Amino acid sequence: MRALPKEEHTVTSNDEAVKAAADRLHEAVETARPIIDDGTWPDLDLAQAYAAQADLVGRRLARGERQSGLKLGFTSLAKMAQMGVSEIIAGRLTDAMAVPDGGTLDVAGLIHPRVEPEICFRVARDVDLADGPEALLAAVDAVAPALEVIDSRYDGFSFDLPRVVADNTSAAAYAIGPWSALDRAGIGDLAVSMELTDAPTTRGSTQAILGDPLDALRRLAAIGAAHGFTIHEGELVLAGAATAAAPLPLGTVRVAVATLGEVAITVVDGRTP
Ligand code: OOG
Ligand code: MG
Repeated sequence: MRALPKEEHTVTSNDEAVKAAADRLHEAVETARPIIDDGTWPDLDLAQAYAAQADLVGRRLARGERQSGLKLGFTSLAKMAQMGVSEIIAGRLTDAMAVPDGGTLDVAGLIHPRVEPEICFRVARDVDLADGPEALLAAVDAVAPALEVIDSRYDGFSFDLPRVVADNTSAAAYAIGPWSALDRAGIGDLAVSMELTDAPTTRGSTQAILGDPLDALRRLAAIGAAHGFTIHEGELVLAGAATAAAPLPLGTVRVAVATLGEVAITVVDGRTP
């Protein structure tokens, strides 16, 4: 085994920089006000950033939310290019982020939401991510069209990799369409479209997700094992956007994935009279 370089320090939940980041991110979520870069942001390495994410999501769990799944970020070149980063990251979903298919999302509590088309996997049984990528792959039984609403807690969606990891990969809300039994051979190149009210339709393919969306699961197993993620029976995996994200307009958002079907939500602003 490779020895850790000396400057890499052990992260504990008492790490002050980790706590400070989680505090500020938590406040940004609660107040729906972005974090302005005033030079005081704690300098986190990637391991600390994942610890801050765990702390941040832990606060949601402490008030009764339940982990509903995990998500990948930056699994497509389109997303990497849009956000100026070049590494795959992972985050956590909770039940409070779920919007039912056909349901309504109120943007009143969000900062500057964007939406992106995704596919979602379902995990049929508890998996120990330390058992390796194929164990996670073997446990996935179904796939669905999905949409994810992201809402960076940083002003202007401006972040580097540790910042976006600490911010739970900008996770804010998601909706899942109808489930299909997973045909492992058949999801590698499905046409994806995202229709928005008063904005051009975005088009892409599931092939944009790492050339094969099943690789998202392999990458998740590796990241998850390294950074203490858990995944349980019935939980979801969002594979990462197939196209760049678009500003989330009010009205209907519909994502369709060939052969899998579609998912739609209605976006409202509870602040407008
Ligand atoms: C980070 C979230 C990335 C995806 O699907 O690539 C992500 C962001 O773009 O703010 O969810
Ligand atoms: Mg996403």
